[in-house]
Amino acid sequence: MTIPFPALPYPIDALEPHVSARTLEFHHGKHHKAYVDKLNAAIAGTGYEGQTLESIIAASKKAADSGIFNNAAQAWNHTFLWNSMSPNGGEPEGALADAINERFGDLTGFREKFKAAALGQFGSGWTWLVNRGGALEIISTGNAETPLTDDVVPLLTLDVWEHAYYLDYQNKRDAYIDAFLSELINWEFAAENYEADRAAA
Ligand code: MN3
Repeated sequence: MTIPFPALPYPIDALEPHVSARTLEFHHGKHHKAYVDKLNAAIAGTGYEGQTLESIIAASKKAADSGIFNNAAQAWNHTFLWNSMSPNGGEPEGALADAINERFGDLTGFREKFKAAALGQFGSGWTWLVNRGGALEIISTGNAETPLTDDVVPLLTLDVWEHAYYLDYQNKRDAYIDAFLSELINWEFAAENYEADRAAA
């Protein structure tokens, strides 16, 4: 059994003009695929083979097996990223909207905090909206690090590695973050993650 390389949840040009088909051809078709391919090559014949991706992430983190961890976490983070975006971004609704208003004042307050975190991540990494024991929080992780190894539940993420935006925005990370925040967030996905965590609590 190998770790699957999932298809995008929308057509490759669905996020244009904010994220181009060319960016997704590279980001999904080359970068994400390479993480999955390297992971499958690295786990072949080891104790990790046959485990779920989430189990591999937890076990390789614990064992400080960085080659396995980096590719496994990046494989998981990217699938979560594709699901965090949608051609019909919109705005949050229901219990998640209430929680965002309570924690950040309003949607504008959320966008400001998220943007500051994503801009402030030095070098490569990820910015996340997470649920930490019933309280929303915005965090950033460096390189391949993922909140899965922390005691939080991720609701949505943005990839701030240069490969995520350089073809469309060059060095303008702020414009890429703005487009994500105002046009691309899949709030239905974030709400599903939030509701599932609340139901489990
Ligand atoms: Mn990436």
